[in-house]
Amino acid sequence: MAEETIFSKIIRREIPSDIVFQDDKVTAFRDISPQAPIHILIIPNKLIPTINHIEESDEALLGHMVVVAAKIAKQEGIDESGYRLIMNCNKDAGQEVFHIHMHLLGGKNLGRLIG
Ligand code: DGP
Repeated sequence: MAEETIFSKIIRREIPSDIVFQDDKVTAFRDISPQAPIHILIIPNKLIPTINHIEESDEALLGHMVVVAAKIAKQEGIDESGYRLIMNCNKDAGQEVFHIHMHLLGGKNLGRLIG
């Protein structure tokens, strides 16, 4: 059984956070240390520690995270200007919180990441 992180407390609203969206499958809230004018984390309500722990039965959940990210981007008014979705896995990618999360970054020109 994986250990809960601070994100489980955020999902249960046991600690304060700026939640922008929540349903029975996912929660989205503003990052405490924003790296862009808009920086929101989209997480599954169910604890999955890393991308390596995603199972085939989680496919719809992962798809839902992307659908929710796009809805939030529209809500935040950055759907046309553009945004970036990032998921980090383990040490070399700098994963700090072991409850998978999708970073939604936007509100400025983010530059090219690859190529
Ligand atoms: P990562 O490096 O991909 O594991 O990103 C973890 C992110 O989580 C990082 O950008 C900061 C954010 N974060 C960590 N603790 C908290 C918290 O208690 N509240 C909020 N809103 N964000 C947090």
